[in-house]
Amino acid sequence: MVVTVIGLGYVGLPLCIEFARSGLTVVGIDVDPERVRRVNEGESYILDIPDAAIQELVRSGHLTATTGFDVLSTADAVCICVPTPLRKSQDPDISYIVSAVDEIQPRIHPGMLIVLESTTYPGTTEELVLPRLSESGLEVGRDFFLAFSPERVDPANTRFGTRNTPKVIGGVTPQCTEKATALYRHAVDTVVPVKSARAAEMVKLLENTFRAINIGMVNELAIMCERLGVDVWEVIEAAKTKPFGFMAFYPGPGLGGHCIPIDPLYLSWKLKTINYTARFIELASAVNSSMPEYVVGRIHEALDQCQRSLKGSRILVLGIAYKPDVSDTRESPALDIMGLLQKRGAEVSYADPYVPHIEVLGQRYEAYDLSRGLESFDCVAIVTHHARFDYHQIAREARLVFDSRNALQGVPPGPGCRIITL
Ligand code: SAJ
Repeated sequence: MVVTVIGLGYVGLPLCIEFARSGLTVVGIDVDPERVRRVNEGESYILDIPDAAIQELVRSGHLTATTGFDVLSTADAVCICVPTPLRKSQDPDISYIVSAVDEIQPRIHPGMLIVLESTTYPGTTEELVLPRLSESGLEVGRDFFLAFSPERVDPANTRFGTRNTPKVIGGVTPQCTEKATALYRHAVDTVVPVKSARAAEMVKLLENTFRAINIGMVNELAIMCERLGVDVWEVIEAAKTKPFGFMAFYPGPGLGGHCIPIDPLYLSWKLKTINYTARFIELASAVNSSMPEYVVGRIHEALDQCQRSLKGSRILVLGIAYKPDVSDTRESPALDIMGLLQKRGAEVSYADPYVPHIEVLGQRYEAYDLSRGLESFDCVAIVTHHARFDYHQIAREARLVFDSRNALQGVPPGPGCRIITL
């Protein structure tokens, strides 16, 4: 059986590895020749995949990569793992899915299985992918098979990977579901068939909307607690002692990453096209995107209390990646915070062991070397709490810390250090 995967990113490449490890012949397709070269030379560019894992499968002939699409003409299956970002207008950008489907359509043949994995709004598989593939004259469920199966890859998660994360699969017809579950049984331990592609699309959006809304709720709770003079972190820790019916989320500087801030907007966009307003999604999105401004306001207040104005103050932002212990800065609220501080005239620097340099509002920044000490900063803002930071050094050397992650909990402040927590 020849399986092809379009898109060799943090979703597609691990999927190739699991299919190839099961003994299938796998051809990875990517538009980036550099990625294709690195796969064929056994060089990993994905944090969770060691070079050896690729080398072994390339050497055994189970895995190859190419920029060409002609292999689809003889492939038994193709999995589409391409990005689904938002446009500047905040509308879904499904152009990568369309490009992939347009490469498949002229190469579709009897018996072929097509599975879409990219996160998208409910209806994409049936309303957008199916018509294009049906232009071939072949009939879905009889001549070719089409399903949706959401990716559940969590970068840097050492416990759950492609193989041991249950895989939801929804076909356009029952035969499609059957074909797709048979394929995925090669790559994952547990498959979870659902009644339709639309249901499978919705499962993924429920998963990530659940997170975005709960994070929004706890961010608003943090704002409420600050006004009430209550320690939100203590409140959450105490609520966590409830052994049932509660799941802890934590306030922070906003919502980053290319999943959680974006996926729910795919759902609310789709509902708008059928005249429904997804109120929880829109409210959570408003609260989460207001957090960078809220953090800068709290820093401004803290400096005022030390008779310092924000303008001209030297501020160090600690942690630029969108979440701890990753290098990905996509949608990171830390970038918004730096931009807001820059606009208000502060002298901004950042430090992040995973991100050597960044550009914010057209200005390029090199990561600050923490071994130079923190004494020269008027305020140090902990925005992303990487495990690799030395929090005792921060509490010892900084004069003022705004801690948006409660990362200094239990760390005694140095004699001249004032710590304010979100
Ligand atoms: N965040 C908070 N408070 C929280 C949790 C997260 O402010 O309590 C922030 C993070 O700092 C980050 C953003 O939200 O900026 C998203 O964080 P995340 O923990 O949800 O991590 P992601 O974006 O990597 O989400 C992925 C998702 N995986 C997939 O989409 C396949 C998500 O479904 C996973 O649940 C999540 O990882 C995970 O659990 O780590």
